Amino acid sequence: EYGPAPEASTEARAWIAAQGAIGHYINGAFVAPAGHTVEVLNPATDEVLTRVAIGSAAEVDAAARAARAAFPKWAALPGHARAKYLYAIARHIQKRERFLSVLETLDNGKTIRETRDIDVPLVARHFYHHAGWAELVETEFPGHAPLGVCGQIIPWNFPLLMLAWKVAPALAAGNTVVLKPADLTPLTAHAFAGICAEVGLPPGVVNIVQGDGATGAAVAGHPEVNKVAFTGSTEVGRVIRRQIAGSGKKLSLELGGKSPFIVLEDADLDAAVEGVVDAIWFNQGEVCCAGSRLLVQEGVADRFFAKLTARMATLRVGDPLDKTMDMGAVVSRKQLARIDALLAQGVAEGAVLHRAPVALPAKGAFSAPGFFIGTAPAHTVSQTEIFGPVATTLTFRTPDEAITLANDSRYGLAASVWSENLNRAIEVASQVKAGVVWINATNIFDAGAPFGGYRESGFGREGGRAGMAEYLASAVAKPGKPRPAP
Ligand code: TXE
Repeated sequence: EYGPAPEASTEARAWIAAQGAIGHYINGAFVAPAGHTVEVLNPATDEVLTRVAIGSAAEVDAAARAARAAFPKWAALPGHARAKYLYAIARHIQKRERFLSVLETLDNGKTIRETRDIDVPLVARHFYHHAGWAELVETEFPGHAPLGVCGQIIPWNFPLLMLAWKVAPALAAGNTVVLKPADLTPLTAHAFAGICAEVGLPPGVVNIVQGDGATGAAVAGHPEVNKVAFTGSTEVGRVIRRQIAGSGKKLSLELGGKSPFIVLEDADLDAAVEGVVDAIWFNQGEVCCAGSRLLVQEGVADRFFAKLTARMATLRVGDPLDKTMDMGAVVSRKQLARIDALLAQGVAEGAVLHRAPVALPAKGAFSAPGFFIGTAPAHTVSQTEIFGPVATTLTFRTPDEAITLANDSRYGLAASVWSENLNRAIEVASQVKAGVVWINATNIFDAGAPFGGYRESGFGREGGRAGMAEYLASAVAKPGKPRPAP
């Protein structure tokens, strides 16, 4: 469907050119950058795509006040009326699927196969699902009311999908939003603002302020903001938690992970190897729930790693607009340097690094897929999120030992268990401390299933009923009547 890269990106490139520097979307109007801007790069080519505004405290204030002003009317709409907007957004996303896929690929470096087959369809699905919740919220959550203005701060690894995870439930519940995208990947959020305008979403219901960490801090700290939802690094999650402590703001944090991928000796090894491809090489490993610690039972370890090495050698890494590529670029050269530094540390601590024998493009921030052999649980790379396409590996003798190793982490976001004996798989799965545990599968997401972590992976859930509850307060008012925000 997609031709060679330059043709595939014609429409998206024309759109980028037509926008000029990327600004904000406040109170239903596009706001051109007034102050500081930074370059937006295509990490696969190093080319400058455009520039993006770094929102000031005054711009955040304007957005928060617009969201506050829009809140009472939006919250008072009957659920089916809010649902109409969410359905319309979902349909517009579907209509613009190809354009959005290319835009995301240009901005982030992830493959077009992924944006086209996974990210953007999941975005549409998320809005459809939450349109349903908008219709149901009054009967399914009697006595609950929306919170008010939600400050939402998102990362660069799934820019549009993280926007959808945040915006859809907030709007379904009757809240209004100030969203801050990552400055590395502002483009699809800007396109989304256009979709909000096209569907006639009332001004102020969704506001997007582009910017960096300081902009994010201004959003989290704004007095009109009643709830903060953050996805990003554990370090910044901690900063935000401290920043708003005692403010009475509701908070949900979706942070890092170091998720175990457990291969028991009775696993279908070929399926498990394909699982690893999806667990750690999908999205260049820039996935919070990436299966980044491979735990393999001793009896099958040699066979498993032989198969894995062979499979890894077949991966294609290169131009992410080429639909035959398995992996594209990581998000930036800075992120690449961070990955490389961690890998060097793993080697310095005594682990052996296997990389795929792939030729990487001369330009761009590309990282070859790989895995460590001989990592010990105490090694830095066993404990620290690499956020790149490299897993650590350990072997174990018994399922109990696997559980102990799996839980030896400051994180608890996800896990994956592979066994043809379902009873055993369930037994192991139930003892792994993680928000999501997949059996004979990995990295499967659905708008109806709650996602979120334990321990340093954060708290709060996104998706499904639990995700909706994050955007509702217990109310003293009658069902359907919004309680004025605190
Ligand atoms: O994340 P940041 P970075 C992890 C991953 C990665 C590392 C660093 O290990 O290598 O974090 O990435 C905004 N107040 N994850 O530095 O800084 C920022 O502008 C409010 C895992 O890019 O956490 C961006 O919008 N906001 C993660 C968002 O936070 C602040 C995905 C995330 O950026 C802020 C991304 C502040 N003080 C990185 N400082 C996942 N869980 O999927 C920054 N931001």
